[in-house]
Amino acid sequence: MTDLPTLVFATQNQGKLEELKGLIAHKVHLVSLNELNFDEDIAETTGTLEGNAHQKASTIYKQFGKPCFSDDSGLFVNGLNGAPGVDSAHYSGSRDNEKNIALLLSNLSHFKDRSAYFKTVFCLIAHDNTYYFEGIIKGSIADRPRGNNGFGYDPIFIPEGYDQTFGELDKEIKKSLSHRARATQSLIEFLQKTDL
Ligand code: ITT
Repeated sequence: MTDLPTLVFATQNQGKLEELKGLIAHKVHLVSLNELNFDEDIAETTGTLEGNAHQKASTIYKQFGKPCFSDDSGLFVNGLNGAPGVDSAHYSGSRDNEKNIALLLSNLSHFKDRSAYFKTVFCLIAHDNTYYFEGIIKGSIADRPRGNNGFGYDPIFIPEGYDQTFGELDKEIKKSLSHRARATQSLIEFLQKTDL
């Protein structure tokens, strides 16, 4: 038996799920959508991270009535006016990471400014109350994919203060400074003063 509070994580993304388990499992009994036998696609149609995060969390909250949170995140490239941003998962028209990365590198190829940031917004719904937490990490876009760690755009994102991409850096480094780590820290601080 565990005394940890139970929280559903409303994501279909294995990479996010694995990261969250590494970040929060000591504070919360995390339940995946898989464990709830939920495998439907949830609409993400609002055009903002906050709105999409709310769509995902509220869909699961309405169906299962359990405290739950979602993550909507994206890579914002300054030279591309913030693209792929909220469309990061489907930038090339599909969820294929290699195609998404290839399109981004091609669109950015003539730009000197390769600065970018990852942003995540968590939406937590518990007892009909809604809360938001966010995290950002700044960095830049590599000229080619490097490394196999992480997921999504990790092979082309170089966090500020490092020369290697998240794909090359040890997982523990991403765990200590990523956008998701920062949002998770705020969520943990909230949970420490709030009963679920
Ligand atoms: P869920 O909606 O089921 O949570 P998703 O993959 O559709 O999963 P999003 O709509 O939030 O999630 O899309 C975010 C995309 O941004 C994700 O698919 C990755 O391509 C990218 N992304 C987000 N966080 C990332 C990270 O830490 N490292 C690399 N890429 C990331």
